[in-house]
Amino acid sequence: MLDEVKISSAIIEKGLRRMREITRVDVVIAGGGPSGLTAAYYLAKDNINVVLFERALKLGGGMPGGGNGYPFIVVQKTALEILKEFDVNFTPYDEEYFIADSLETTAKLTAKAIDAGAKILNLISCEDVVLIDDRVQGVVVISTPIEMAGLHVDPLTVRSKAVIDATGHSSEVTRTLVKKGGVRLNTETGGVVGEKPMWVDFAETTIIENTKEVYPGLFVCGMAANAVFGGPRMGPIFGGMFLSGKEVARIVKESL
Ligand code: 48H
Repeated sequence: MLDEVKISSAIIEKGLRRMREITRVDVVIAGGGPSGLTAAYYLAKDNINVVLFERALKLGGGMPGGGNGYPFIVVQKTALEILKEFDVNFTPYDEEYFIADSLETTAKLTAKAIDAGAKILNLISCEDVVLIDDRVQGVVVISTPIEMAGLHVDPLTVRSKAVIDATGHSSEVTRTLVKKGGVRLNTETGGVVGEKPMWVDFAETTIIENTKEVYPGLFVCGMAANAVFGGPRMGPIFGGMFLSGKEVARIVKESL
């Protein structure tokens, strides 16, 4: 006979163990879009203890929606090695542009990151950072439904050696640090410079240069990197996101 209470107990026990496991980790990633998932995979693959928090119910950020709802993404030649690493199928459009299914890519990035050992928690928002001795040393997390309901409920804290802001256009973690910490970032203005209008070619090259430590302990990748350092947007081409995720994993690993 199947037992209702056993099912609940199994989930509660596993869930509590998971939460306990992730209160002190090597790396926290805020945001489960293409760049955050790629970073999670490359860190976990090298045995780094990494947890990724995603505010939404689903993973993938802006990727599953493809371009204007057509479920496809374009990936340029220089990023094909990453699609291959994730076993994503792709078809050439011409010599430079390749097309992948946005849902398949989302599913495979997610599965590979988890298989490599990354812990991924959805429905959790990073609402603040831990700032001690002028260094980001973790994040403050709250359950998304509590956040959405606007309830006055205190959050929990996760300590880490590095935090990666992979929150996309909003670059929310970095903005929160500036707003609340009153700190000066490693940017031209000392603050979040802000995303510039569309310029695909420049956006896709500068995103790699913008993938870096923006404040001691805090790294930016993906669209957040261009938003923080003032790079342009690029539309539904995703090579830059994958390359940036891989690059931030490399830089963070070096810093540990
Ligand atoms: C937890 C959070 C929080 C938070 C947000 O937007 P994303 O897909 O980010 P990237 O940078 O990996 O990819 C960007 C790409 O999808 C895109 O938008 C492109 C290429 N645009 C070009 C253009 O011209 O428009 O994913 C970010 C994720 C989302 O899933 C959010 O829900 C999540 O981060 N998130 N998670 N705590 N505080 N804020």
